[in-house]
Amino acid sequence: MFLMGRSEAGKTSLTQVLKGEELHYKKTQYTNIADDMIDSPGEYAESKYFSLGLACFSFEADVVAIVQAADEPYNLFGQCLHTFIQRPLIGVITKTDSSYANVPMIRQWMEDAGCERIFEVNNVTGEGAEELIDYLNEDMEPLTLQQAMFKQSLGLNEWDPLPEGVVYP
Ligand SMILES: Nc1nc2c(ncn2[C@@H]2O[C@H](COP(=O)(O)OP(=O)(O)O)[C@@H](O)[C@H]2O)c(=O)[nH]1
Ligand SMILES: [Mg+2]
Repeated sequence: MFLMGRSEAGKTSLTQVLKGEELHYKKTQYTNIADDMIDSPGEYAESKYFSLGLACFSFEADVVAIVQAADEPYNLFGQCLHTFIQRPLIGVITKTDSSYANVPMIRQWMEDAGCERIFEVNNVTGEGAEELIDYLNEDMEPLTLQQAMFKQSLGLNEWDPLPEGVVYP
């Protein structure tokens, strides 16, 4: 899973929660790819030049996650972000325990970006992490090249289900 989001959104903490570690603050200085999770510095998402790099890292991942804290005052991500990321895009809302949390607003931003699933995770208590772990453990249906090309011809992503009544040729 590739994580992107502004500094302080809770990306590094989320990697610790998903690994079952104690929370410990660690400044992310570079994009760490030597792991199941690709954690990127928030500065990358905050600059229009760096953000191109994020699109490249997305190709190294099975899933791309936007991480936004529930108390973020404005949105860094544009609408329909999923159209240039050739991977499933999900949203993870952290800091749901914040007294400034506005979860419905963050959900709206994530829906606008095109997130197909949205998870709420409190990194301090670990609440909500289980649901995300279950999602990450779901196996994708293996496809042949012909099946993938057939889906593409229908305008579908490889991971989208076939429409009702449609079968592979
Ligand atoms: N209250 C609360 N604090 C959090 C949560 N997630 C992260 N933090 C805190 O927010 C700060 C930034 O977290 P970090 O994971 O380094 O963010 P990153 O810059 O996106 O990697 C740290 O002090 C974390 O302890 C959360 O769900 N709730
Ligand atoms: Mg970090």
